[in-house]
Amino acid sequence: MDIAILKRVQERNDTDASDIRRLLDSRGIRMVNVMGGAGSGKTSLLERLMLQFGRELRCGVLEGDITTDYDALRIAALGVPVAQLQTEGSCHLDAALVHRGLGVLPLSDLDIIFVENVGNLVCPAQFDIGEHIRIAVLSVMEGDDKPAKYPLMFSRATIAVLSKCDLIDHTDFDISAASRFIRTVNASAPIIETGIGLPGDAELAHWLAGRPNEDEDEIRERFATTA
Ligand SMILES: Nc1nc2c(ncn2[C@@H]2O[C@H](COP(=O)(O)OP(=O)(O)OP(=O)(O)O)[C@@H](O)[C@H]2O)c(=O)[nH]1
Ligand SMILES: [Mg+2]
Repeated sequence: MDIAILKRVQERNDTDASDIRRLLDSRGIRMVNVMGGAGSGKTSLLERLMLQFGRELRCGVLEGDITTDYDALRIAALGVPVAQLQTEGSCHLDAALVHRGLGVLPLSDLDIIFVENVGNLVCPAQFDIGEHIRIAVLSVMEGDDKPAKYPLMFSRATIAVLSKCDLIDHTDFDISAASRFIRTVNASAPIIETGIGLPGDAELAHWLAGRPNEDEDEIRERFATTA
């Protein structure tokens, strides 16, 4: 009985996610699902990306959290259109909530929408929210074994971001080991090292600013040929 209920919810979510993707495609807007552990640096990365993009790309943000509006306030301080999605206990965003969030963003004025998912390495990866690109963020404070222990998020990632790399000398994080674990589950996602003052932010911004409606395979191909 429980299993039947879960299946219906998942099916409904997939339908909602397809509707979102169709809506965004019809408007030429790309949506990026930013996932990663609690405190891995997702909002900080978005703040730095907004500054990188400047006027080159018109951004909107949906911030997902269990409660509070702290992250949305950080993004709003940059003058970027943002809505806070509160899951009220759930460990992930679903397509229905994202769809409501899109309703309060000025879609006609946007090229790209970033959705910061709830901070954890498990649940967000299980739910399609209608995105075109998935970024899995792993900070060097969390341990290089996490892609092996939480493989789904890294296996589904379009781009893997190693964050807080400016702090790496204070940790035992091994970038080669983390990259090997990512490659075990994901043959093609680019692995980008970001952190305060590092060139990875610009690299990531460059790739995210690609052509509208470019699909995931095309993005990976672009990375492969010019990275
Ligand atoms: N040194 C350094 N600190 C960082 C970096 N990115 C984030 N931080 C710090 O890490 C802490 C958490 O950063 P957030 O951006 O709030 O992390 P988050 O993943 O959005 O957190 P949740 O939304 O709560 O899951 C903050 O104290 C940031 O200042 C970085 O690249 N370098
Ligand atoms: Mg955050």
